[in-house]
Amino acid sequence: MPTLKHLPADTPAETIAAILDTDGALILDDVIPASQVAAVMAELNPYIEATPNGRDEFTGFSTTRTGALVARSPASRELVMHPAILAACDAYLLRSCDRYQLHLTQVIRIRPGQGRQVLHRDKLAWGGFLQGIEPQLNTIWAMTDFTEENGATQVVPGSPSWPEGRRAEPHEIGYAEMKAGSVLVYSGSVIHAGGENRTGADRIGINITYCLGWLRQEENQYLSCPPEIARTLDKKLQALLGYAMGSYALGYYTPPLAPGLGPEIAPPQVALGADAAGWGEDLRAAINERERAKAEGSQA
Ligand SMILES: O=C(O)CCC(=O)C(=O)O
Repeated sequence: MPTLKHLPADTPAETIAAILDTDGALILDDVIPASQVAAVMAELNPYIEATPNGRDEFTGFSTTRTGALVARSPASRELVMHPAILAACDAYLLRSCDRYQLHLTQVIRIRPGQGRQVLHRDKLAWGGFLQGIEPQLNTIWAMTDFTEENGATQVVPGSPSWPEGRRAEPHEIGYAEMKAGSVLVYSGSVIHAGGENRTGADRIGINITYCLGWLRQEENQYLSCPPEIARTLDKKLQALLGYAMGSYALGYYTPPLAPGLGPEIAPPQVALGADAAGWGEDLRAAINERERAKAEGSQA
């Protein structure tokens, strides 16, 4: 059975990106302490308990999925914004976009008796149209220990480079076994799935995923975390949700006001109460810098 690489929380982001390119997944061990796991779970437990099981084989008839974590749980925001993960996103996703964004937040509770989920690639969320580009960096934070017996994520290391139709044999499937407080990091191209829970206790993971800023988000963050909540958040988190331009021209809006009363073109932050003056300068500077570096590279 293949094993996933286990690395410390302070692993350089470039190393994480390189392993995602080849293996498609890795585990960062002991990233957050037990007290932080407990704080997140204390906030989320009422929502988890009130969540019904899945409605089909894929979502799992003995699995619950609870979302809107940024709006519902301040402690979860620390996971969304974890510096080690954002550094890995910088290294892995900024190769193909000017800004990445939050794609999905979901507590996945695999309950006793839940069978194996069907193996899949997460980038299929976009319907199989994305070829030759890596659209995602994904995480599952272990809120309980993950073991093969309790439903640890099944992962097929090396599968990002497999041809579309190749299926994994049982001996090619590894398990993301890890302690609570550790995090599985995986790409949108690696074949994986939830595991079978043969124990009497829940396996709980928090799935937080990030994608290229020019793609549609799986969990609609503008509805899961609407402006009245988003305006109370840290600016970097607002931008990650999507309340920022995704590139020079992506994501502006026109406040639907009476003639002459508002700007015709405004960045999303204006909907959260920000002043539009100087907007987009950081993004324009980053784009200019990238184009300059590309031009220099092509001349070399
Ligand atoms: O919960 C897990 O371990 C993985 C779940 C998964 O891959 C999915 O639901 O897409």
